[in-house]
Amino acid sequence: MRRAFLSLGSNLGNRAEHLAAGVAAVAGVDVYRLSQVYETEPVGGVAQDDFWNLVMALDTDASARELLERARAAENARGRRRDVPWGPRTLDVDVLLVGNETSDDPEIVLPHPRMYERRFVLAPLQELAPELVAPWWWDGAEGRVVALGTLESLR
Ligand code: PH2
Ligand code: MG
Ligand code: MG
Repeated sequence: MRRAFLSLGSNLGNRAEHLAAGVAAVAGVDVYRLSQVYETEPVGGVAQDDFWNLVMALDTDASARELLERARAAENARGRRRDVPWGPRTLDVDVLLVGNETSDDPEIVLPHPRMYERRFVLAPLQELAPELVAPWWWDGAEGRVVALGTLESLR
């Protein structure tokens, strides 16, 4: 059993419902804990609506590859389309960390190579696992983030 961390985001349609469905689909029967939901400025240069982002901590026996498959299935179940790279999406699920595992498989690089640059990842991750977030990463990371409250309170 290891603890994995996943980042979920949505900026198209009913963001709370997409996130809630994503959490349920990715967790399956595994025990999980959620950060608050953050309203976040889009990072990456494509003009689009603000995202809602959260991080999920999952205690799981699943492999990194299995988590990636769950993430893709959850995205597809919310009608995710892949027309604009880094563009608006109903649901995006990214695997950030799987225990202490490192991977340079291009399909699932671990730790997630851009997590340190993104406040929409650092703020919710810090809530769940402050020991995993070095304080000085914040200054080198980008994007305005505002905590909105728990996912349940927003549904
Ligand atoms: N995801 C991206 C690109 N930019 N910006 C925010 N605020 N939140 C995201 O989840 C996000 C993004 C690519 O997956
Ligand atoms: Mg992403
Ligand atoms: Mg993704």
